[in-house]
Amino acid sequence: MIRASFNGRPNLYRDQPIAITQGQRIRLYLLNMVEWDGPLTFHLHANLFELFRGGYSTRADEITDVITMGMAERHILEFSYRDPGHYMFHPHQDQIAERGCMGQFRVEARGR
Ligand SMILES: [Cu+2]
Repeated sequence: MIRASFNGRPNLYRDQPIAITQGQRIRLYLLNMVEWDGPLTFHLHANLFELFRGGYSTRADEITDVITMGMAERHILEFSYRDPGHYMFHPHQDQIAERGCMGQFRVEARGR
């Protein structure tokens, strides 16, 4: 069975969410390293992000919550969460997400 992942280990960030703080500005470097499948999406739940296509500019190209990436395509995403909680991120290709390409942010209240 083929495994899929963020950062090389299936379900790492689903089982061990990335801890961030409420209101903290997050910069995410995203690269599609899947070689034999078609384009993949990345969806950030309950939020929007600024998208810096290719990471070549300091000015955001658009604001969205989902992007589609071809093989070797990379971008920079920036966002922050207003409210504490757990927020999922994943591709919307179920066959990839179900093989372990799932993650979540654990947003902790500021001041704790
Ligand atoms: Cu989604």
